[in-house]
Amino acid sequence: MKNDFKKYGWDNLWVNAQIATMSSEVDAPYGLKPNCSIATRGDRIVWIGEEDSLPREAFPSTKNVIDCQGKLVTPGLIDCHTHLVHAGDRCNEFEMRLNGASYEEIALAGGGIVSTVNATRKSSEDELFNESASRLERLMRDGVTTVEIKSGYGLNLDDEKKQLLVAQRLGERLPVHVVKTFLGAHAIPPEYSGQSDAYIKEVSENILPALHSLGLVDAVDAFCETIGFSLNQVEQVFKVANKLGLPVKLHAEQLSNMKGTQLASQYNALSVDHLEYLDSEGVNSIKKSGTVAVLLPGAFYCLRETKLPPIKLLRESDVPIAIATDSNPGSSPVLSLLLMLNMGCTFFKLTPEEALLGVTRNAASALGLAHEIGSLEVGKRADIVLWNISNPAQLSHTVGHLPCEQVMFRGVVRNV
Ligand code: DI6
Ligand code: FE
Repeated sequence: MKNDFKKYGWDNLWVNAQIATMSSEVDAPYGLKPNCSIATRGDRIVWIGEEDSLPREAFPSTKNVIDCQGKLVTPGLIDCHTHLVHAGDRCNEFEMRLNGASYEEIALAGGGIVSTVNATRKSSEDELFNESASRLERLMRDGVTTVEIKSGYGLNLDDEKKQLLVAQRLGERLPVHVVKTFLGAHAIPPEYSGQSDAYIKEVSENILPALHSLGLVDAVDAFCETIGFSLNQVEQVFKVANKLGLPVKLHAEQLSNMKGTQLASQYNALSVDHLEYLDSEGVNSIKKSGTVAVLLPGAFYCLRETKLPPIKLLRESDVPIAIATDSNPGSSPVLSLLLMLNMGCTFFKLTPEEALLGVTRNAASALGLAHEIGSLEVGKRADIVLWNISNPAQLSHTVGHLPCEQVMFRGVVRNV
């Protein structure tokens, strides 16, 4: 019996569940395993299968058995693109846009990203932490267990460092995995106005290497756009990332087609994000590099964009598609990943299954973490959500509900 306990000795066993594994190994929509059970030990999934095949010895040696009553279980959701750590809001710009100004006009007049930079620079690390923690807690109520957070509102060494330290602290204090992305090439800071090349030199030669040496950078991103940085400038940053062994990603083809996608694919980018203006050459290039296409329906909606990303082409080319909030105070003041599923379906005509893949398996790939999270498989991390619904399509279908009932993060369960 002692040996059995060692063998089974499970911490958690969720029985009687509809398990949307989202695994490519399970040949069913959503990788669905109906009427199944899932067990965890430590921070790992150790068993998934039908009730009938549950080893009898497992029950007495399991600490916590939960009857899911036929409800849905999915992997913990992954928000793979956010700018969550920032100070202040941009309600005034929302009003300006509704009075006729465009996002680009506001940016060129010194508002936009730079106004959030000013507010973020003025904030102390603690202020920034408190403000960001409450946003993150809201996001987590939708079953989010992994979130990517970008810097890019500091734009100098000290303030970029402050943002990334806050992101790191969020991951230490809250039950969520935080992936930290350096986005120094997000906008030109006021003190470098008219000298974007000099700023890129500072980012490449000083800021990025320094933050990397502090262990604060998991990936490197840039904003390739007429109001952001040119292909050449982005490439300089990518070269340094490459030398440091850091993966890259790119804000590409959001407001125009700069061919950033092709550059990103040359550097085997984990993802290219936004993509409203992506063309067929761009799709072909990411098809070859295995780069994930991250769609951001919140920014599409808030900017009242009308040009759609080339969904059909992405789908036909088997490019993995992810969805994220892009949570930021300017173009996507959004704190619900489930709302993004709904918008991904209504605006971009994704199927509910594609939408859920976009915040699980494909979002994990966009962060280079597909071996660890994003699907429910034995050996993967025990990040699991129990929902008070039974049909996975309902996650995309209903707006404004809070269906998340329990979240397991790294093997530890909490009620939501
Ligand atoms: N694209 C975006 O959608 C965000 N950054 C970017 O490069 C917007 C950031 C902001 O407006 O503050
Ligand atoms: Fe963004």
